[in-house]
Amino acid sequence: MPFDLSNRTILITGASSGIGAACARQLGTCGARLILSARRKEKLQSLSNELEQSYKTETLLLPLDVQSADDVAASVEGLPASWQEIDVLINNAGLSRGLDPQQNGVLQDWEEMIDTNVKGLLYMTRAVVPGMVERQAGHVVNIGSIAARYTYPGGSVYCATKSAVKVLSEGLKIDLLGTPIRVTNIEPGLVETEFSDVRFRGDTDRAESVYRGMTALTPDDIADSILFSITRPAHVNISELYVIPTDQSSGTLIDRRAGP
Ligand code: NDP
Ligand code: 8X3
Repeated sequence: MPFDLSNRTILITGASSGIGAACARQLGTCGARLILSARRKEKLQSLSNELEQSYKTETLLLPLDVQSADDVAASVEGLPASWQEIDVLINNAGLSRGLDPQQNGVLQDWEEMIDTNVKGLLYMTRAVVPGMVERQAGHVVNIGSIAARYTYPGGSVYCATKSAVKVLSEGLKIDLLGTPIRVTNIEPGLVETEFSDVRFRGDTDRAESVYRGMTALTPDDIADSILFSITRPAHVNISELYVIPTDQSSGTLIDRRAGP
């Protein structure tokens, strides 16, 4: 066990895939109890089965759409008593849609990105953090992005949502000053997950081309960073971790010399 997280209750949004699922596996190896949240319940169930078999992880499924303020509030409020005391909230659920120039943007895509990446993250924070304040214990980890720092063609709304995550992370730390609650914003560069499949709505060729000829980060690389952040001593707040592939230097500067 790399770190001992026994008896720690950790809620992960976006646990059905990519970074969230990798994070669940790494936290499972450390003995944490996990609340697994996302919309696709069957994916959460199979992850839960795997975690139970591999590490005897205690899990609770919390299927929900973070875009619904009412569902988020009711789901968190309705958690069984033994799951109410959340030690770590990992606000990871998020997505991009399309790469259209702003002047031709699809309104529905904008709504989905803003409602998920910004408002959904806020709804979860609003539902969970008051309990942390009451208990005077907790840690919020937000998954931002390199996109907060580098605006790229067609990415302006997604980039704006991740800039918002950066500002909301800073703001939460400011508002929690005087409490022991910590706030971390992880800013990954390219990570190979379902992210590009979702962005290009199942156009696999286009999705694969995002990572072609370069070595992208794996979801485990980011789970490592999350684990590092939440296992520092109580007086250490890792505010930001900016993690990019060696083959990437900015949103658009990518070394693809490794071939097709
Ligand atoms: P994936 O597409 O693999 O995972 C996204 C997760 O978010 C899924 O579990 C999905 O679950 C969940 N999700 C999406 N929309 C909602 C919603 N409305 N309600 C609840 N859950 C939702 O991508 P990643 O693992 O790559 O993405 C995780 C986070 O990392 C995102 O915030 C993304 O912006 C960020 N990120 C990704 C990078 C990358 O290159 N991949 C780089 C930088 C940041 P479900 O569909 O079941 O609801
Ligand atoms: C995801 C990374 O560069 O595709 O946040 O926007 S990028």
